[in-house]
Amino acid sequence: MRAIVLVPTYNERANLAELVEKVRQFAPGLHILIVDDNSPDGTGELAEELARQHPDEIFVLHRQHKEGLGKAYVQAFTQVLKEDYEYILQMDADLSHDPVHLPCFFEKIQDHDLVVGSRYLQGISVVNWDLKRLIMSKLATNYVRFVTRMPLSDATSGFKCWRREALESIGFEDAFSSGYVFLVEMKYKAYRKGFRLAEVPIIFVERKSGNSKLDWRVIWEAIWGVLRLRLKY
Ligand SMILES: Nc1nc2c(ncn2[C@@H]2O[C@H](COP(=O)(O)OP(=O)(O)OP(=O)(O)O)[C@@H](O)[C@H]2O)c(=O)[nH]1
Ligand SMILES: [Mg+2]
Repeated sequence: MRAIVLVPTYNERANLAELVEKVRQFAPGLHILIVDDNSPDGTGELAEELARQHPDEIFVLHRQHKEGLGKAYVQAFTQVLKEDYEYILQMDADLSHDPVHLPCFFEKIQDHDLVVGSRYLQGISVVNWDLKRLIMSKLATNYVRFVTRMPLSDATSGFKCWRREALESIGFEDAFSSGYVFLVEMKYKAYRKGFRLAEVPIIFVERKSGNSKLDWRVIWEAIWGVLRLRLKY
């Protein structure tokens, strides 16, 4: 099975080595592409060091400027689709997405086109969130469901596995959004094209190290972005 996980990073030096080690433990043979936007904390250099230690498994894409998650993913998708990977996964670098769940994604993708890791499939599976964060996330996912009608319990999740053919044909390069709405836009494009979506339960652990990039500007952007999705597609 040819599969690769894309890991976008911005200032994740404290988390990256542990993440890579766990991915190698729970998904042996899975390739890893670290997509770093010139992090000032030296994440890019650490990524290079890890790639030197495991040259056949770990790869690094260095980007010049921080442009948000969406732009980083578009460039990474374009690069990996030039290779013959069957499955392309996405996960965060901050250890919120536990690699222990990776085998479930591989099982489910066998008869689906996009598998989404969901925090809300079995009650609420999040660790270290305060009530405010929990309410915000629940509101966000209900809002997305209401506006888009997608049958997903966790539409904003960034832990995903794509079948190559689905990713190739949704036109990710035309995505209008960057940042977090991009994660929703990709799922919505797949849903509208009739691809088979599924969810697997994950336990989401809030980051212990590094800074949260979530602020009010990001939240407003997301509210408008999701409405635009519905108007555009
Ligand atoms: N390459 C790249 N990666 C980014 C950028 N912004 C965020 N990331 C990475 O994308 C992933 C998700 O970002 P997070 O900051 O964890 O977003 P979040 O989980 O919604 O918020 P917190 O974990 O609470 O900070 C992490 O691995 C980040 O390092 C960016 O502009 N460029
Ligand atoms: Mg995070």
